[in-house]
Amino acid sequence: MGTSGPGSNDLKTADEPACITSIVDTVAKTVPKLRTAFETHRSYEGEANPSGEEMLAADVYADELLESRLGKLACVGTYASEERADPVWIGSGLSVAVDPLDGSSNLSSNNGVGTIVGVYDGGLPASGRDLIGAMYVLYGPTTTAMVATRDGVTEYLLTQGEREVLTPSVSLPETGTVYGFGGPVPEWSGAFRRYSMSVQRRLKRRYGGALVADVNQVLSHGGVFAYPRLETRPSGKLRLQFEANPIAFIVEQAGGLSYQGERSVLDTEPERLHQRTPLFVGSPEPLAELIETLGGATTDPTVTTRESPWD
Ligand code: FDP
Repeated sequence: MGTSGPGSNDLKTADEPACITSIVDTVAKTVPKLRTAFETHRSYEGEANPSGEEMLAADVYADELLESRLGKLACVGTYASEERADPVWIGSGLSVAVDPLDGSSNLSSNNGVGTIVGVYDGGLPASGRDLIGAMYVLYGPTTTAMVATRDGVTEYLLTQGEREVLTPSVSLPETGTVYGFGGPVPEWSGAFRRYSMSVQRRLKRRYGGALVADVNQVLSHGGVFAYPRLETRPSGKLRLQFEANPIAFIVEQAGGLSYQGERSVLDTEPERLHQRTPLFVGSPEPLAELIETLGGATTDPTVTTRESPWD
């Protein structure tokens, strides 16, 4: 780093932990307003986000609120989100990549939704190896935050803008008890279907359709979450910068593994801000089996590489 302009970071390494703390506190203080918006901003905006998905008023509200609050922090230099085409360059400092309202289609059925924040020491799009911290908020019956730094993972209970430690050192068990796999089964590759059959014999299915809520099940009980590439989505569904990298960072810091079909998600070459990726995360044992089963899956003949309507 050290160049001026977008992507520069003149923060001293020693200041980075303080920056992560202020980002976490800012998000925690914003949570009460975000929760209220789930009740007041339920209509569709009539516009699509850069990934072609229809935005709810709550998506837009959450994005604008987080941009205005995180953008005021002196250590934040760039704000990017799933809801806007380009990053907002504020000055020198760290880059935050935000999914303001993850799983927003769950609002209509009153199921879990979340907020994801990745803190990158580098211009966007950045490698997952440039993450120095990541967090998500889960809006469930209670509101919790999972915060990862290079020192480990802590779970907090958020109440009225304040946070209290729930689990000081989150650690994934070797095997665990739950699995959650996204996408239509007929569109999975043959290798992933075989893996799924094997997992179903040992683990309980838990899939709710919001990444944060589904990954939180895995972090709570151990197991595996997957959103594989599909016939009609050969690049997968989830966004690398805003979803997959921060989640992979949290899971790996908790002692788990991540994979995208060839390597750790964090080693994916970043090409575009809104690029998608297959995502597999979880406990070491089910992930090791997955990596073995999917080895060479990129040439699996059951997966076509026809143009996706979503990319
Ligand atoms: P959503 O479309 O509701 O915003 O990437 C977004 C996401 O939800 C993830 O949170 C979730 O894991 C996934 O998509 C759900 O996809 P399916 O509807 O295909 O299950």
